[in-house]
Amino acid sequence: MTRIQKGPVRGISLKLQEEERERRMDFVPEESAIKIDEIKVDKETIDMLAALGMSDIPGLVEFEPQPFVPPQVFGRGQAGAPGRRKKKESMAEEVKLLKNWSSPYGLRVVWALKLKGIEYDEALEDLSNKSSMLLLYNPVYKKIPVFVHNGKPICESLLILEYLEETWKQTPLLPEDPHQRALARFWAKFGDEKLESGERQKTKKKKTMAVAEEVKLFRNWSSPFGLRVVWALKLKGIEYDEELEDLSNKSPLLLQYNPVYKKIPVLVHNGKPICESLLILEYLEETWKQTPLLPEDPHQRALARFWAKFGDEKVFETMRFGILLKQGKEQEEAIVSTIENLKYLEEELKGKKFFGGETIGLVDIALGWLAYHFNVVEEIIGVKLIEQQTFPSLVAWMQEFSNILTIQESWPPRDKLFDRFAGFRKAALGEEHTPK
Ligand SMILES: N[C@@H](CCC(=O)N[C@@H](CS)C(=O)NCC(=O)O)C(=O)O
Repeated sequence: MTRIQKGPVRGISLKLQEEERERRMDFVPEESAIKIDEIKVDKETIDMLAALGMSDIPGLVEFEPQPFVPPQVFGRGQAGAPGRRKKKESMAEEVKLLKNWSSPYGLRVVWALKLKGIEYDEALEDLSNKSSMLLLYNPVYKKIPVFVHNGKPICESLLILEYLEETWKQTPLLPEDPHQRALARFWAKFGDEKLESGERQKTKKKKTMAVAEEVKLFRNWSSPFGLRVVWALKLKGIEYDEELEDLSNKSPLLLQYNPVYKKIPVLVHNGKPICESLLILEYLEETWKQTPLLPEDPHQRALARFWAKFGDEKVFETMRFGILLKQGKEQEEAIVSTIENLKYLEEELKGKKFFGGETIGLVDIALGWLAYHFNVVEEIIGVKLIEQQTFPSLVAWMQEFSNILTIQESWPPRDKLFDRFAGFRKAALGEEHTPK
């Protein structure tokens, strides 16, 4: 146990990204993150819009393209010293990327820009409410990503990569040999056309099946119990509606559906409510067979249920009521018992990627909060409990679990969570709470 120095670093597994691609394709964020008052276009575009009778687009500003500075050519192995110059040069350019927060097509452009050390601005789009800038720059597909270089838009992510490769020679992304280049382009195209269409068809089938059902989840933005249901729904590809509750002012529907505990999450399937998150997971498992979360063998199933229950009763409860809300001797005792209980989980995980083996299952989902919420509590109390040295398997699992896009894209905002938990602690200790 040591004082916290820094939070966990989470990477992104390429393979898992591919697996998650189709799920993310149709994702539409609820809120636009874009805040752009001006749309910069060059004189040619202004004239073209005028000819089309479209001069009155709000925020349209004529942009004088900067004289183009020929990019410096850096061969392999010449990175290092020229790095600084590279940055300065690219700053003279106007380089902008229109993307959303989740698309793999946008991400590949981000990766190329970063690998090549090109400085750029980012405009985040809300795809349910596309900006006039996006529609102007990509009127044909109306899709992100769009790369805008000195006022000139380039659409289609693979074409953007080619453009970056031709314009900024440093850190080459294509081999030199023309045949090898053709092969590289072949596989990139194949990946988009053949893998995506197969996956999308599967999704469509799944969706048609699920659309006939009425699935609604009552949860709030932060609860780990609600999140595990979200994960199970997403992993199984079940379409659902969400009702976000304010727990300080619960809706009459929540109280009607869960009159006993009056808690979230509640899943309502074709009008029938199911309460208690672990029971909801069992229900989902029995009703939608795809992507099984429990093993087939009855003993293994029993063990999985055991560890899920153990996590709630022995780890979560102690973290919430002992570590977060107490201080002094009571908190110390809670820390000791949490470490003891975490050792069981460490033992259970030894030699395995996930609790159930090679793929994510019910126990992982049930303990998912350990990979996120727990670290927030550690930061609030200023003590790191899950350390690499003591819990190597648990740390590796946290990383592996967080790498799954379905998981990481559902985490609540960390700052907001920190604030909420810190508020709970201060209230429990009778202290004044000033949000961050
Ligand atoms: N055992 C329940 C726990 C659910 C739970 O504690 N929900 C909290 C949010 S994290 C809640 O709704 N609290 C509202 C309240 O207690 O009034 C489950 O697994 O679903």
